[in-house]
Formats: sequence, C-alpha cells, structure tokens
Amino acid sequence: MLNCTLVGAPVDCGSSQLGCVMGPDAFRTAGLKTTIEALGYAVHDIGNVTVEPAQALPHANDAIHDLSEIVGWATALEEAAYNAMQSSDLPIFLGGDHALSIGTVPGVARHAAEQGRAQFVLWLDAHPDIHSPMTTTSGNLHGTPVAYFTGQAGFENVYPPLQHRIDPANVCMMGIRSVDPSENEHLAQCGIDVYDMRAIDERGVADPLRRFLQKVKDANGVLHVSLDVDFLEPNIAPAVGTTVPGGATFREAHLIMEMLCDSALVTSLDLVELNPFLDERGRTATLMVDLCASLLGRKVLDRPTRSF
Ligand code: 4U7
Ligand code: MN
Ligand code: MN
Ligand code: MN
Repeated sequence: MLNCTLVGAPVDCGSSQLGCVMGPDAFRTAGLKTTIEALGYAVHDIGNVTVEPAQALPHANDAIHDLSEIVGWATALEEAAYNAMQSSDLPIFLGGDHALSIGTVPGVARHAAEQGRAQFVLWLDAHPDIHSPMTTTSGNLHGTPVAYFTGQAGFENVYPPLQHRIDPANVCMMGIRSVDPSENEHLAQCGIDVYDMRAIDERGVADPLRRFLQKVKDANGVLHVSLDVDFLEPNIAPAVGTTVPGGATFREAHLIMEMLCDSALVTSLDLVELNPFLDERGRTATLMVDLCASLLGRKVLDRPTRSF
C-alpha cells in the first residue's frame, strides 16, 4: 500500500493578508485524510510544522516584511520536506501561503539528488512568483520562491544558502496571467516553460502538459507539483487573497490532475494560498481536496480512460 504524509505549514507572513494560517485546518476539515484513505493510501498527518521566533533581519529593500520569519519557515520546511520524502511515497504540504515553497522545493530536491534523480517542478499559479528580494515592490515574499529555488541572484545572505538548485529547464508553469515587469524580463531569458492563460485558451491544458510529462519521463525525473488556489478561476475558488480573473476552469484543473495521476511521476505536492477566511461555505477547500483526489487516483470510470 502506498503511503501519503500530510505536513501542515501554516505560513502567513509571506503575504500581507491574514487568513492562510487557517489553511491546514481547513484542508483537514474538508476531509483530506479520509478522502485519500478512500483511494487506498495509508495516510499519516504529522500535524503542523512550527518555527522558533527569529531575530529581525534588515534588507536594503524597505518594502520587504517578515524576512526573518520567512527564513525560519524556509529552514524548518526544508528539513520537514526532506524527512517526509524519506518516510513517505507522497508528502502533501498544506499551506499556508506560497512562501512555503522556499522550503519545500529545496527539501524535496535534496532527496531527489540523493536518489540520483532530476527534480522537476510544475507550477500551477496565476503568478510566476519569480521576484528577487530586490525586485519585489509589494514586499510580499510569497512572490519569490521560484526565483530562489532556480538559483537566481539576489538571495545571497538573505535566504538559506541553496544546496540543490532546480534547473529552470525543469520547471513548467501553467495558468499564468499576472506578471510584474521585472518578472517578465526574467522569464524572457531564464528558460522556464511558461504556458500563460492565452496559450491554454489556444491549446488547452492536455498538449502542453503531455510534452512536459514526457520530458520528466525521458530524464527519469521526479515531479513536485505546486498548486496555488489562484490558478483556478475565482468564481469556483474564491478563498484566496490574490484573485485574478480568467483562471483555469473546473475541468481544466481536474484534467491536469488526472493526467498527472496517469503519469505516476508526482512524488510531492504543495497545496497553497487557501485563505479559509475568504471562503464560501467551504467550497474552495472542498474543490482543492477533490483535485487532490483526482491526482491520487479518483476516476469516473472503472475501466482505463482512453487517451486521445
Ligand atoms: B502568489 C505580486 F505584485 N506579483 O509580487 C507580488 F502582483 O503566491 C503577486 O502567487 C504575488 O499568490 C502573488 O506581490 C504571490 C503582485
Ligand atoms: Mn523516497
Ligand atoms: Mn503563488
Ligand atoms: Mn498566485
């Protein structure tokens, strides 16, 4: 029997809106554990990761807030993610805002490196989260994880030294529709595959995803999926502080999860940015749990679905 570990990461200082601290408990309330158990997994919920209070860290960019707290979370979550990878077939990190990926991605990448496997990342988000500490104008550090874990300059003596960089060629983004000017400049030259909503409107999600999954397979790689609630169309997923219209539909999101399930390449997952304070009768938390179920094998038909 495959086993799955739930790791609560109630980070909320990476954004400027309160509420993500309740995310892990909302996933639990929405029945994440029993849903995954019903799919045949042994599920272990290790509870929430906690951090020590940290000393204030100054930075030349005055907009930045809560830097020392984020560094504390990054250190604790790198370790928690690495440990969960060693003891589990599929750790799921329950956010918490997206700053948690500053820790989880390097942690899973450390495990992949020890296994001699290339680490790939699928970033499902309205935003590319590719700011450096010098380029963020909001100062919200949930906008920085991709720049950090791909080894972009500007994090030296700011975040923990990066031991296992993710090759930008191993990162694929889907759902992107809100990009700041400095992020655009960086994306134009860094080599990340970006499928913005325009590309998805034209091509759908299946063709770009199939190409990416083939690349992961050809490299004998392992895949981390980072799912930001704002990837989804706000009408179906209102519980997020950074809604952007024109997001992925219910079926686009489920199809991605179903194809990921068929690929059997996913070894870790972030569920981030759920803000239960903004939810309507738990519908966003429930949708996120259902997407997770599709990723872990919930099917409409008992017989294998034909791929077209
Ligand atoms: B999330 C933003 F300016 N780019 O830097 C910023 F638009 O994890 C948003 O994807 C960042 O939700 C969003 O603050 C971070 C903004
Ligand atoms: Mn392992
Ligand atoms: Mn994000
Ligand atoms: Mn986002």
